[in-house]
Amino acid sequence: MDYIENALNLAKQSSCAGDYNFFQALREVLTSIRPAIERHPHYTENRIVERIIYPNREIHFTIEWLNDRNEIEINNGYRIQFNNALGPYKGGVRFHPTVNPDILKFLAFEQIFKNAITGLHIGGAKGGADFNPKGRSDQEIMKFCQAFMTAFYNSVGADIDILGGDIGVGEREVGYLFGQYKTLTNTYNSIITSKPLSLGGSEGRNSATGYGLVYFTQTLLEDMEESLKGKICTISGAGNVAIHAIEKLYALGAIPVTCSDSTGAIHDPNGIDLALLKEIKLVKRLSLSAYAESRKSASYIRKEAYPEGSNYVWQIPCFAAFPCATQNELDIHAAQRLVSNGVHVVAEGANMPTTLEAVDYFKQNGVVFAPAKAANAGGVAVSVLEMSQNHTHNYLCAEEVDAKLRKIMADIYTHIKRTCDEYELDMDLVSGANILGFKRVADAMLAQGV
Ligand code: NDP
Ligand code: 2IT
Repeated sequence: MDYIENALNLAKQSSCAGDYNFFQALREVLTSIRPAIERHPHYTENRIVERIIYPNREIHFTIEWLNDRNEIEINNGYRIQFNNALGPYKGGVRFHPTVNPDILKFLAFEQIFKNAITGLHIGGAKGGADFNPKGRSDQEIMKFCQAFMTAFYNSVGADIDILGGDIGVGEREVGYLFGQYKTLTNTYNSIITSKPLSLGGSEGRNSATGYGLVYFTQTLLEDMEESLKGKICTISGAGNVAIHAIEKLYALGAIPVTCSDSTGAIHDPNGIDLALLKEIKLVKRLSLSAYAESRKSASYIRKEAYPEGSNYVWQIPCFAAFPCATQNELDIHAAQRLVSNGVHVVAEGANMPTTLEAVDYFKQNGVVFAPAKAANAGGVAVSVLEMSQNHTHNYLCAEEVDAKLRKIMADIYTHIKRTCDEYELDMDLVSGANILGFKRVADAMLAQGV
């Protein structure tokens, strides 16, 4: 049997049978590393593929807490500590009602290779809870974060597993999670990143994923003697990654014209009003319908009116598209529309926002496609800078962090492109990224013995 089908069958026999998102990520990585597997037989001899597809540990815990009405609420919490061959487990925490072991396993699996691609020494993990932060008071958010950490703190450690932000977990939540860990352990350890500056957070971490995404895209466009200047760009999402991507696109002279949230999408042909967007999503935490109410040039399309399964923003003609909301938000129908409207580049800010079918369609139609594990790695890379500053007590200014982020993103592109050349993959950055990440993890696994 082919080694990919064999590995997928093995994974299916374990507890993860039926894990749709995890199998999607698994299939993409395993399919694209074939050239490396064929060139290096010692990976097969040492059963690296069979070993890399199983999480080292899956932790499931119950979170019990009291809401503002003094009622008991119960949520499920998880942490998937997938692989620590390269360093301590590292990855974000997601609070969203859709969180389940399948979603977290796909995210943790992807994180292993993303973290390897940064060239830094961190393993891959992801965690979260099926908690919906929408409509909760600040006090409820704090109580939930405290209960989450209380249920789970003994599996965390500055050299064991370091948490971070993701959907529904920003500086506010990270601050509460950190505060509870400190209280429970009487330490001030760097067990979580994306902390507020007042708690030892890093300058530039909040903007790092969005800025890094645009730096990566800029680097690859320069390599093709192109640029973002004056180009129409479409973005999905209206959270941390999307907002900072829009900010950096403006800084480079591009024209970002869309954004979206869980209620609908905005098309603002004159360019998104960034100050208004920040006010509505970050300060007031409202739906994007409020954006259109304040801005005459913008149209708001409710989610129910989208074509089947697809985000409205992909209907808008653009030079570059940046999916920055969530997994599988850009399907084959959206890909066909983007291609027929002449898109040149698609760069993933979110994790696995593009379906496998859509990625193939972009490849077949000559669209340059930058996969998440390369394009959005700036966030976790600056998380490691935060850890390093916490350990050394030597803090960097915003300009220093930004210079490091630019270099990290440019280096990621260079290393992936070199891998593409080595394996004659042309501009297949998906395969280049997967092979680069896989080899780094596999070589570390070999060096450690069984
Ligand atoms: P945020 O919570 O800040 O924002 C998420 C945005 O996406 C919100 O606008 C939200 O809408 C929207 N969204 C979330 N889920 C859905 C859904 N199911 N359908 C439609 N819209 C949705 O998260 P981030 O910006 O941090 O994360 C966005 C993506 O980027 C995720 O895939 C995350 O894993 C990835 N990522 C994040 C990094 C980080 O540093 N934060 C690093 C690397 C990747 P609403 O406002 O209505 O909730
Ligand atoms: O998907 C990701 O890389 C993140 N959510 C950031 C993880 C981190 O630990 O900073």
